[in-house]
Amino acid sequence: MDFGKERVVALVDMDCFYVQVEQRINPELKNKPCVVAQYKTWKGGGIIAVSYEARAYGVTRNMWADDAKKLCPDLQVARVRESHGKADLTHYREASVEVIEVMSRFAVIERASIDEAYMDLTASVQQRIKDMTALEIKPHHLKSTYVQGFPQNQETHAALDKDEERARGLKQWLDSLLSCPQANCAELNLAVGAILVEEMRSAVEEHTGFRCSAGISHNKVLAKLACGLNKPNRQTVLPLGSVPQLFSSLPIGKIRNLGGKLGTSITETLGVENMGELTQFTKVQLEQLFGEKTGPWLYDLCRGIEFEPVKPRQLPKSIGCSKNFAGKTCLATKEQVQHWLHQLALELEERLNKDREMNGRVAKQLTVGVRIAGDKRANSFSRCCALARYDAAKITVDSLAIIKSLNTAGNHQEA
Ligand code: DCP
Ligand code: CA
Ligand code: CA
Repeated sequence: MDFGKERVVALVDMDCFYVQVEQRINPELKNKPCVVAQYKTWKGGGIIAVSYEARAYGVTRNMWADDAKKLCPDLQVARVRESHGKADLTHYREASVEVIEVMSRFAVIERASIDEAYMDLTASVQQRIKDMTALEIKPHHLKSTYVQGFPQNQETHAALDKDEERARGLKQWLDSLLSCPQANCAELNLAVGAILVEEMRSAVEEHTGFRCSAGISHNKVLAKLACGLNKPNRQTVLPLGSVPQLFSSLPIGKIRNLGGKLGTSITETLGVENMGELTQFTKVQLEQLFGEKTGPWLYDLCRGIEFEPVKPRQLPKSIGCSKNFAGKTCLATKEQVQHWLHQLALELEERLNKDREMNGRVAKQLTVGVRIAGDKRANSFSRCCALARYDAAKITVDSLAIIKSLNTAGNHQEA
């Protein structure tokens, strides 16, 4: 077995997911520049999902719908439902369950978010190889597959369009696999993994109408990175041999788990920008700077090696809801806080009951988080307590009690 190449891991991520959900509900929105926006009151609402047609006009997430229309006058705007005075994501959650259900027929999956899942395909690949009559893989088994780093050493063919370039790279890579030692080649495993993922993605589209992209590699980090390389409706194989070139110009923050504080601290401590530059440090150096867990993990990671297992888990680990009160709308009295806690608790009660019914499990812990006006973090404060009953009134009282400890005004004051 090759070190770091033992597994075949894939990540599947839906393309502009909320947009596709809205387009299925209202087919007139299909194949058009389209966004999903939340709330209407301020500048037409904030955009949370953007179709690829709209991206071509420069429309992005977090823009106001009114501003996006200036870039793209024909923009279609679908609205997130509201209930209890807040966004209601039920449609998207239910669509997610449909997708996860289809994927689970193919592999044991780890649901990673509302629209993506990891899968370890190692065993399925071995089984498929046993079942194959010939070890030769034909390009037509991999119709939507890109191979990162291929075609190699070639003068740029300005005349080739993107799909011709893809087909050329795929063919070159498949030809190179013919010299693999029989059935014991990490790259052959990736190719067979890619066939399984093509089949899975076709099944997802057939059963749900939704399209997705995927990354296929040897670990979760590389699979996630690969998935984003040729979106939408395409999948990308990332062989370990193509990692050095890819990492040579890849900002550290683009890597899974390095988008936040840790990534910033690496960049600042070491004075490097790209993932590939980390290879110049020894394991001992990285260990001294980042500790005995993170150091060796980084040492391997910058070489494309990572071992985090895919955890079999289809259900979300927690059920939560929240609402932001930006700027002047921030809550200022006890009555306001109580009112909104109650609204959140009503949604929670509904979803907890549904979850108990569907999944036969009971939540035991309640966590309450608060953001103080002006704080940039998602949470300024969070605490938990026991969740004894699925009861909105009780949840409201308990969370208010938790939040009270935050109050800087005296106990006798209502503020
Ligand atoms: N989402 C959200 N707010 C965010 C990020 C995402 O409400 N800050 C929602 C809307 C997205 C869905 O989650 O449709 C999935 O998020 P992704 O980051 O996967 O983005 P998309 O699926 O929209 O687009 P892509 O095709 O780039 O994956
Ligand atoms: Ca997505
Ligand atoms: Ca996603």
